[in-house]
Amino acid sequence: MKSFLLSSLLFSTILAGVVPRATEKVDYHGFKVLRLELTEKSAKVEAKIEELVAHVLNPGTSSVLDVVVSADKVKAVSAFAKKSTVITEDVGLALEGEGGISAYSVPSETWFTAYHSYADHMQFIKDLQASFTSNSEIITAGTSVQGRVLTGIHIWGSGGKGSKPAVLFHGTVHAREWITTMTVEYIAWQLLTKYGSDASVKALVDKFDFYIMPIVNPDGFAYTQTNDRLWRKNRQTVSGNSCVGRDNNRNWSYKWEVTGGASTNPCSETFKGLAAGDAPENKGMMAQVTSLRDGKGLRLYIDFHSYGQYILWPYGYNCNLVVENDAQHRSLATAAAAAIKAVSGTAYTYGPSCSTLYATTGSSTDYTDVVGNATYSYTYELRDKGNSGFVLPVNQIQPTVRETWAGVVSMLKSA
Ligand code: 0X9
Ligand code: ZN
Repeated sequence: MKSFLLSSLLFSTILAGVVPRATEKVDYHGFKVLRLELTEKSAKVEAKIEELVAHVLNPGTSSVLDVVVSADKVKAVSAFAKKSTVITEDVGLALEGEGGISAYSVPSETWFTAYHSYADHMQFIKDLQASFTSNSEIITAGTSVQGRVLTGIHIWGSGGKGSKPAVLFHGTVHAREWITTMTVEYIAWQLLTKYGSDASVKALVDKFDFYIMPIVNPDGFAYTQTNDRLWRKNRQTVSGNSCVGRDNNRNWSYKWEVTGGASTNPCSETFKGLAAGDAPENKGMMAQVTSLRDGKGLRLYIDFHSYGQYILWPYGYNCNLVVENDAQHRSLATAAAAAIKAVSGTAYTYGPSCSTLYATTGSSTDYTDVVGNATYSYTYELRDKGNSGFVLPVNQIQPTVRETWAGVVSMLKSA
């Protein structure tokens, strides 16, 4: 039955004149998430582990690695670690608890009670904009490998369009980090729907021009819904290599060439690409950042990721460098973490990215800080701390978007 379905699908794509591609979805039943405690940080050991596992969930040469591994490889993988703990017994069962992808409904708060398809996310953004035509418009930032337009919304206040310093939010740079799509959309939805009724929201919208992009890796996101829920990268190929995908958060054209914070192996989760900025999504995002810089300037950039509950700021490429306004970055992050905690008790760790988490080269916030000349550049790593990881249950969407909104509002007040 399966092979009949598959061959008829392939047959119809050939008829449609499209190059056939694998349409079978990865079945994660029987796969486990293991937390491996290594004796030390080692790129070599991580590379060996990466060959055995389906996914590394927190790539980047940390001494604690979370990996998705099939039952038959648990032993071999655990042999690399001094301690190995099972975090998720069966990833397939956990995915069943995620609640699937729900049907589309109009931009109301119930939107934030389910995960949604790529097409519905695009419709949400369009419907939201259409409800507030006097102070918002649809914006784009280039096109993905497969031709999807990076789409977002620009929101402004009483000063008129383009009159204030820019605030830029990016979501879903890593395809599997679904909670970030919901969070970035929630921020746009709050700013627009509360503008007329909440004086504190009005003050923020009147103070900045907001450029909000819920999905900057649309091909990867679509792929997580059709083929592999745990896909991270974009869907770009390398000639002569069967592995797919560049890590868009290792492809920005600032300190891309520095070694140690990304992989040159196309099969790695952190593959940096063949040249700085050679992913089309990064070309689009870089053009967006430089154009905001050259306009009213970039006051605040936030790149939303999951998971781990961190607020990070530059630099990623060097653990000894301190950003010029480190104290101000720390002050806003401290207040944001407190605001989040006040909503729900969720605890965040914060600090400069490299020394707090791990080294990253060609990452977004180093680029926005130096090339984009942003006053503030942050990476948020949303819930949770690895218990559910990327497959955050549907009943945690609202608590997460609400607490994160509080953190972001606190930053906006002082930025
Ligand atoms: O590795 C990453 O790109 C981010 N973590 S994730 O698990 N979501 O993949 C962290 C990036 C933080 N570092 C910088 N932006 N420099
Ligand atoms: Zn990420």
